[in-house]
Amino acid sequence: MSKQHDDVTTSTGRDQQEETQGQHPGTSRRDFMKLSVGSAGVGAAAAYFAGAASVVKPAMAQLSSKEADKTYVAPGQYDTYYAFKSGGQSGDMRVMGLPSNRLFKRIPVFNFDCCFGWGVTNHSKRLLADAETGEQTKVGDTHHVHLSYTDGTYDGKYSWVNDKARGRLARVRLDYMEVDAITDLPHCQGTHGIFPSRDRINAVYCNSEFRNPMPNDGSLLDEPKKYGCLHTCVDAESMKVRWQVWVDGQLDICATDYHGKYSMATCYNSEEGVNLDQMTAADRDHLTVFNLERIEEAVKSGKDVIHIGDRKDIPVIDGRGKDNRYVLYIPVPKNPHGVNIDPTGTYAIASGKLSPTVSVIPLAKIDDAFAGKIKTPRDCVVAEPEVGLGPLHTAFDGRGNAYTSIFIDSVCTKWNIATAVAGKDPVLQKIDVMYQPGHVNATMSETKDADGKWLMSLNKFSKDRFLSVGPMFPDNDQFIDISSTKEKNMVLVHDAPAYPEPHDAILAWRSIFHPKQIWDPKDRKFDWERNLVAELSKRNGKKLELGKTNEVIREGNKLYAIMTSLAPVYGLQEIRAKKGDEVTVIVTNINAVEDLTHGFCLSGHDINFGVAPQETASVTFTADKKGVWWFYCTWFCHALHLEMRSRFIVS
Ligand code: K7E
Ligand code: CUA
Ligand code: CA
Repeated sequence: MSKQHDDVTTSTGRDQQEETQGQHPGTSRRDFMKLSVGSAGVGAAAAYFAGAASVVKPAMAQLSSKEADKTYVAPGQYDTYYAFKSGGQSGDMRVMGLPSNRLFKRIPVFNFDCCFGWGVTNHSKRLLADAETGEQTKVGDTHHVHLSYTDGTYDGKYSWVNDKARGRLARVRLDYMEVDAITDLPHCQGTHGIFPSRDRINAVYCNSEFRNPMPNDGSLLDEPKKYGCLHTCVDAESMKVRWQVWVDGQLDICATDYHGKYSMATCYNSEEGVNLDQMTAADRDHLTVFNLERIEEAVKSGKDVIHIGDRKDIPVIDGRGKDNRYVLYIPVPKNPHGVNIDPTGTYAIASGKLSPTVSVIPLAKIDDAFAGKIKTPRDCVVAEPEVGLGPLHTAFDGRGNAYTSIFIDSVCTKWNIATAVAGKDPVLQKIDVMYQPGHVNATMSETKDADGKWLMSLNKFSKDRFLSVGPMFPDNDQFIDISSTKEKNMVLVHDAPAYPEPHDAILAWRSIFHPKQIWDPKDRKFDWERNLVAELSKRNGKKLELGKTNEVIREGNKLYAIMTSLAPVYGLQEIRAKKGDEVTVIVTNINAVEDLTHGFCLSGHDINFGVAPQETASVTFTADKKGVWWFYCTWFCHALHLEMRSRFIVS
């Protein structure tokens, strides 16, 4: 065996290099963190996180092949779970299989994608256009994927995903696993946490993280105390904004209860500051809880409704001030991040981030607080156990245990909720994860059906875990077996490099989802093309039909090329245009065989998209270059796939 091959299982050399070159020689990562966590002020906050840059690889037990085998899914076999991951700054969403961790699909959402033609086709361009300006957007930042619920568990109908880069919410229809709606959230920047109703398909609640002027029209700039932050309710079916609530502070991660009574948000900037020093000044910020029944009532009656700027169509409830009846501000330490509801719907767990604690809040106490039955909102907190430095998010196994991701310590901490509520030390196990976890999630964890089988730790740093790919590293999403009912049940079984940067993942039984493999040609997705062809038929006295017609229609300088694709030919051998024509090409794939996709790529024109079996897609562009331009099929569809090409001739 060669020297290189001997090296496969060890990275000791790199560890030593890191230690000698590290920023804190002589101080271990954990000791360093403990030194910095106690003191206050911006220096401490910055130092608290500096540890991420100086990770030293912890000793790790060798994994036996028996444990690793648990993730093995034999060729031709199917996984037992789907994972739906956000894509972070890639702007997409991913669909994977578990336990194999095989990646099946990247669903383009807010990003440009030339494989499917997202940002190219007329359909995707309409969805990606900015609601106010029509500007074609290409950039997104997806953090949170959540699936639609009926009766507290997933129903397989929709998924929603946020765009932090532009204050938007997208919906993915799970019957075809692609985006069918994008909603711009007015007056919102940094839309971050989202969560749908869990009792039925009803609403999706969206938190904007950044405070900004209301309206942000330049009339207010330098008075940050007058900025605002909104909690937005989007109708789950129509995807229209129903209402917004203006809050004190800001809003980070979102959760809903199981009965449609509350949505809630962590707030790390109760100080309403504009820099790190100010945002980390207070020892406690908030868990902000929205009384949905009271808000809906007020919206209906118009009582307490205000409007922001010229958006008279959107009712806004003013939820500011400690004594308002719509919003409850529960003090929790310090710059909290995640909030998660346990699968029995009994507790909300808020993670401290700058405090090594998690706050346990029974929803019954929230009932009491809104009913005026407790003295102060802080009395809602019944336990605040220490779980490690930098707790971020919590998952559940359905057996009363919680698993919290601990960013600074680079561990996942298992703790028992009942033990914490009883006032005892609830920590059962901590395992090292590599390195610096953001979200952690477990199979069916966000539902009443949490099954306690698998845990995924979505780690921000992969450091020395993989072959080097240069200075931009993949993330490391680690897969952990939690199926044993023993106290110490977490066993790390797999490292999965992830294209940056999935924040969250939903792990759900495969039996919930039944995606179609061939489009229904009557689907609403093709309404625009169908209506266009119907109008062209009427205006030109012809019988034109998607999937049947192969014809070019000219109306002035507008050219409509309607054609089929059927392996291995396009229905049109040529499309003739004049320079300056506005050309719309409509392609219907009339193959009805699963997995037989065609593409349409027009040489030299920045146009490429895929057309799945029985799907119709269209593109509109200006013929601005004279000459002969081949359009060709980009999806390998036939032995004569390379011959599947025709001419676009511009005179
Ligand atoms: Cu913790 Cu955007 Cu969910 Cu990242 S957020 S980790
Ligand atoms: Cu059609 Cu390749
Ligand atoms: Ca704060």
